[in-house]
Amino acid sequence: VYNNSPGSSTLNAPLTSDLTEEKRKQLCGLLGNVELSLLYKASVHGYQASAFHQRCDRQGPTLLVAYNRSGYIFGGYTSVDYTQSGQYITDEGIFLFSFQGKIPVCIKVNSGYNARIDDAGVPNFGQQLYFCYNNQPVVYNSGSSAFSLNTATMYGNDTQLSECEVYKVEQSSAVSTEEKPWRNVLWTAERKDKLMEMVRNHKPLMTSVSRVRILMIGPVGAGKSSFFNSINSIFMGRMTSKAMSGSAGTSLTTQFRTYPVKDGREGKPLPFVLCDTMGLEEQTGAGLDIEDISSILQGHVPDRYKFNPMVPFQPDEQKASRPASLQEKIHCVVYVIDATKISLMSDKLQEKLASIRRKVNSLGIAQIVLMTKVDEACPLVEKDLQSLYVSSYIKSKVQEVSSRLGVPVSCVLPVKNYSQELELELNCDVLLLTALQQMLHFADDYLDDVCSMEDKPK
Ligand SMILES: Nc1nc2c(ncn2[C@@H]2O[C@H](COP(=O)(O)OP(=O)(O)OP(=O)(O)O)[C@@H](O)[C@H]2O)c(=O)[nH]1
Ligand SMILES: [Mg+2]
Repeated sequence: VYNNSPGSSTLNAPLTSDLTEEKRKQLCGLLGNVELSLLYKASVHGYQASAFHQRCDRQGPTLLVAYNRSGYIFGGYTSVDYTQSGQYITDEGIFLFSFQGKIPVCIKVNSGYNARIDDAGVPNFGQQLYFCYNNQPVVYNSGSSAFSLNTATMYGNDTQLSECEVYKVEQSSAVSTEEKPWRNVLWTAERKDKLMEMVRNHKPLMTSVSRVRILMIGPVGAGKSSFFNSINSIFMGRMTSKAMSGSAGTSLTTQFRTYPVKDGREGKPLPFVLCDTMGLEEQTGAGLDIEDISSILQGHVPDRYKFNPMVPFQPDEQKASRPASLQEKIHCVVYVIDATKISLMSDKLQEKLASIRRKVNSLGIAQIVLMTKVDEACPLVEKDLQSLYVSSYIKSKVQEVSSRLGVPVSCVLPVKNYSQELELELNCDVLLLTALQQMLHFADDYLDDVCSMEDKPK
């Protein structure tokens, strides 16, 4: 219960949030391991800038949530205090959001623009979107280009607000740390060398298979291509970016690519191949298709095949009639999932993943979940990767992804891919190599299984 002293009796009444529990969770999911507490509610405190500042100044990071009469819920987050300094604010964390369907979609500030001006006026984002404009229940778009926003999708072009709330965003104290790490990792150079040595010397269980084929599947932008780049970088001893990675609305990767990795520039090929696919999208007819996955699993799809979401892969008839050799098939499937998006996963996407799992299960292929972007998900981990296995938040995310995908917790491997670094970093390498080693082990289990089936008298 809030005690909003000093003020009239209405101001002392506990504030109730208009956010549903689900939406609150989704918004928290965008911000990491945080708690929201309501500071200001325009219908109670008034739409005047002064009322806003009285409650929201010097409160640290805040999230503004506006509701309009057409039912849109939208707003923005800023990580920098309001102080009425009159200064332009740079804030890399700032974003606007709007619920589209059930999912909050974010828009980041365009580079080269100020995040906002910190004056005595009403809250603004990029001096473009003003909430409580003219001290009225109104949202106003000045037309500046700080944010590439579409007012029709963001708020249905309905500028009349029915409510405007501002929440204080705090790192959740519940996210405390575990007493003991829940997995043991040796963060040492010796360990890294040992892992690299084990990967180099790995011999797939069957002699007919010279290289383990690992398939990466996951939503758009989850970090599939980045994982290959990261592993390749480790063995090349420098940053590489052979696979195109980045962010776009739809999948950046549009071809099926099978990437061998060499042990250094002049080195021998390593005993595995990472297979990169186009991202999954929730709609049917968009992104990677289940039929395509099925063809890939069975080794029918050639390197550089260009995916067409409208038409699944059609193997030529000769090839389709004979089963591919074990070497060409997939031996381990890796579901690549962005740690920051787990709570935001839509039912449709979850259902798509479930049907892929059923397919992979039916073929008996080994499966692992690679949980990427642990650095973005938890500030503790961003500061120090070694705190990964003491972060309760990461632990909860691992449990969540495990239950959403229906895989055991032991099969979920959190990693941080290389994204903007220029140099390799030991802790990162240890995690990435541990994940790779696990994939090789799982593939071995699969091959062992195939082996024992072949040995059986018919
Ligand atoms: N901070 C951080 N960023 C990451 C990580 N992994 C990937 N990224 C970034 O996320 C963005 C998307 O990564 P990609 O590797 O292109 O994702 P993808 O799964 O290949 O995406 P599509 O090919 O579009 O389906 C890039 O900007 C990466 O730099 C990570 O572990 N941490
Ligand atoms: Mg990609």
